[in-house]
Amino acid sequence: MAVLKVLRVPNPILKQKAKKVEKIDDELKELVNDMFETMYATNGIGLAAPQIGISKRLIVIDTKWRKDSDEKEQIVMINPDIYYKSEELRVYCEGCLSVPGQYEDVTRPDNIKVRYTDLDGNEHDISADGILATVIQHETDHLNGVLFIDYLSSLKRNILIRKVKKMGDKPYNEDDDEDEEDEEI
Ligand code: K2U
Ligand code: ZN
Repeated sequence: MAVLKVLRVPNPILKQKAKKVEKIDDELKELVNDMFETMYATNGIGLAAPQIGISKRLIVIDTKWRKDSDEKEQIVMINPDIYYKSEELRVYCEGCLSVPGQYEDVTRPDNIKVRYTDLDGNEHDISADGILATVIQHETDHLNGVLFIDYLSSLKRNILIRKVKKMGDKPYNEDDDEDEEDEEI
């Protein structure tokens, strides 16, 4: 297993429409293992294959995982298709491993229905709400080249992209910001 490099805005791969997964083989299973390891290592609750440079319609999710507990509920979605979105909406403060350190409120449908295939080739058709619905929509957006910052004003989006570009490839550590806030002005 390996922790992979997560691409950051404005990498063009993040704006591509990913291709459908045609074959579930050992190579794909190894990629899924690496995606989960990368997601946990970066304190994420979801990750889409384009974020690690693989433009395939594949996402991994674990909204139950916490740094200080072993509880996990891993979901692998191959070729996910969201075919229903409720009119009821929900606002959630979203972040993205490809836009490190930036968090903004995003409004999305609160309840969705999604069909997908799992790593064993089994078809699923589930209803999701709350944070799971938010993460599934966020990750499925990645497969279509859409980032959460695309829902913001162009001014705010460009400010966030400029901040991330200034970071370069420097690893982002949440604690860094806390240090800055504590600095005497
Ligand atoms: O796509 C990603 O970069 C994964 C996001 C998943 C996410 C989607 C929607 C709302 C929040 C997160 C990462 O997990 S970002 C880290 C994070 C975790 C929990 C809450 C906010 C940000
Ligand atoms: Zn993201």
